[in-house]
Amino acid sequence: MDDERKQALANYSDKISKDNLVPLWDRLKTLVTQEPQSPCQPYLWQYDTIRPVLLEAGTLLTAKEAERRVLILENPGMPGESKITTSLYAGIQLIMPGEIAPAHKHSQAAFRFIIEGSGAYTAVGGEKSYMSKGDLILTPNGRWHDHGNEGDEPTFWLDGLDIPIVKFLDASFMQHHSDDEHPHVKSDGDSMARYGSGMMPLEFEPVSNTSPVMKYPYDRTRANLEKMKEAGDVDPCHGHKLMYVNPVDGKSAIPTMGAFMQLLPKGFETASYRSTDATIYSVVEGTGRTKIGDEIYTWGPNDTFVVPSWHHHQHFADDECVLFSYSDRPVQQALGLWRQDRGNR
Ligand code: 1HN
Repeated sequence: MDDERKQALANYSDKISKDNLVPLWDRLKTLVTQEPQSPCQPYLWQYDTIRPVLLEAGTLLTAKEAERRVLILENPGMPGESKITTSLYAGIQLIMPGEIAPAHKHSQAAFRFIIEGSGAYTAVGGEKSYMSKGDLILTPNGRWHDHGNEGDEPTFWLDGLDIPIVKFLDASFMQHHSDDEHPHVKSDGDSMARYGSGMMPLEFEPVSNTSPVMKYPYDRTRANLEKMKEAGDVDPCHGHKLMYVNPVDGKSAIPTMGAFMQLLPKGFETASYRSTDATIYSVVEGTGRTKIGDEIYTWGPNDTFVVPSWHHHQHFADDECVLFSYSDRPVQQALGLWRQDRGNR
């Protein structure tokens, strides 16, 4: 194209911009890319960096003052956006002994993945779920929830929320409860007894598409992975990997966020893999490394790292390792968008 026509087209774009019109031919290549092009960057947060500064926040303000005492894990590729991936949020939360994080409810769904401490709980609709390391506790959207710590240890957990998805859809509502705590009207373990044992109350009609099981305890998850390891049928890309499911329909426990737990045997190297769901990992047990593109990220217990969409990656387990992870996979699958590349394995 000669300079004269380029100038004419630039003048044209300028002229129509005052009417909020934009030529698609200037934008098409960035709007529709040949492959995913994400601002999300690979990154690793060491727990040793987060823990002391979060404890320091514990001396500066109470859980009640903060509403939630959390440090957001913000992706360095999206500063100011409170996102760990383009679609998901992550934070590390601390509740000190005797504290209460007051009851509220919102359109965003959450899970708590417990990192350290015991004696604290999350209550959903008045049912307390006590926390132990490695447990996954759900907060379905629209349900009253408060946290408390009846023990004598600071308790830390990873919060995963679908905040960017709800924001994208402009569907956010929130309400604060008139009391700090929703009345604790149910006994601990109620939802597990009713829905989480391979049985279901007769005539049960689910009220939402989120799992009615509020807590997935680590001792059960870990024992299941151990059995899979003994059976030996290891997946070259994932090791032994389980997904947290809603027992009502076998789908993701939370419809907007897929959550997973995998065991990598000592010395195992996963085959190179990529998928369109950017994935956040929290290390439960063991030390190892993950190669993302050409960079190596070295991790140990309680570290958090993120693998962006469609980035080739491989895990290397120095010890027997257990990794928790979550992503927007169920959203992409529901929309027919999810893709993986197993390198034909
Ligand atoms: C929230 O309700 C919690 O309940 C944690 O612990 C983090 C981030 C943004 C909005 C609501 C919680 C949150 C949140």
